[in-house]
Amino acid sequence: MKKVTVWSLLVALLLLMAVGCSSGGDEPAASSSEETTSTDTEAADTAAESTDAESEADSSQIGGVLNFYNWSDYIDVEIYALFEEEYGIKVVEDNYGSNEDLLAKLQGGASGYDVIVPSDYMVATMIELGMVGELDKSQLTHLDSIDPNFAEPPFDPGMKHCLPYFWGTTGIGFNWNDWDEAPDSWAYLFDPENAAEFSGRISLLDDSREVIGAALIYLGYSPNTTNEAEIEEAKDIVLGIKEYVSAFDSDTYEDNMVTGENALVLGWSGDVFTAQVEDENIDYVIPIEGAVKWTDNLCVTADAAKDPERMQRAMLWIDFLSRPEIAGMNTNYVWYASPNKDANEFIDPEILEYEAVYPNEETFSRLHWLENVGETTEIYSRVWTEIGSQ
Ligand code: N2P
Repeated sequence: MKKVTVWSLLVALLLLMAVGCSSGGDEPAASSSEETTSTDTEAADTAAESTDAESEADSSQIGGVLNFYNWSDYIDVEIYALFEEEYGIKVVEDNYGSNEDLLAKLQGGASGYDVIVPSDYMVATMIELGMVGELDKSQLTHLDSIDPNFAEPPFDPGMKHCLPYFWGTTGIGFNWNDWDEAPDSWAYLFDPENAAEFSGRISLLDDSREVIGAALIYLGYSPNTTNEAEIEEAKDIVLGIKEYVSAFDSDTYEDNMVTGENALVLGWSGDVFTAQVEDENIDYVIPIEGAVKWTDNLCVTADAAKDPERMQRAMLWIDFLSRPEIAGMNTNYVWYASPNKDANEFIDPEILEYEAVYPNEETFSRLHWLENVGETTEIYSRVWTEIGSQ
């Protein structure tokens, strides 16, 4: 399974032919966690042509800068050029590695970010804290494209504040050179005897809820438990393998799979597929005990929502990302599933059929959303600090 497929090459070629110019192409995700904006205006020429005809009417040049605070390797950067060409708005991207980092950064006073991408449970927290504004739905022209399964998010009823961006799972990344059968149980990661075999070559996400959540699922508990004893047990599971763990890392772990530094990772589906482009022996599995599924969402910060110009740019950006063609192009690049049902016709069939990206019903039923656990967040946070310091 590869990210760059005949399909994506064909789609790219058609886009190029439409305007008779050449572009950088549909390359796999960059390894850098600090993406910058692209100003490739040649490539951008394809934008206006290849996206909705309806957009022509409002394709006036707005100008200015939009500050996008995103997870690393989580957009096809070509989209920046397309957007800039159409609206004259330059997107500047900055990255974070976890929802907790995002929250801390905003709570620490960062006020320049316009659009952020929190996951489900963090959306709930941020709404509660008044950190995200309401969407101006009159500016969003693709609301009907959102799959009904994602259009009524329990964490944001009525999609009042945010629009789903991507969804995916958290599982085990591995290399077939080390296995005859896929390591499809959390025991392959969390049982110290198994982990010892990969000593110094194991990487876990730098993400409290994900790591503790996976250990909770391994123990047969809910990843949203508010029972302190269960969370403590999960801590012991993680501490039990910590001596074999080389890093808690959410940004470069997939690159380190390619170099062979990492053999076994707790990682996000699409990230591992990025590594697979470089080494086809790299693969990803959702453990039989179940795993975490998440939806990441495009939201406007409360600061931006107060400023009409920032708000206008934010709405244009969210609307642009939810155009089926753009959402499809984005999935073809990052290999995360799109909650935009109309994007499907633009998505490489190989991706749509790939169960690690679009799990079947049986697998889906074993997946858990992370929820806002209220005051118990403090326990997760304390336990996480203890995991880090012991
Ligand atoms: C991509 C990050 C995926 C986000 N590098 C997980 N919520």
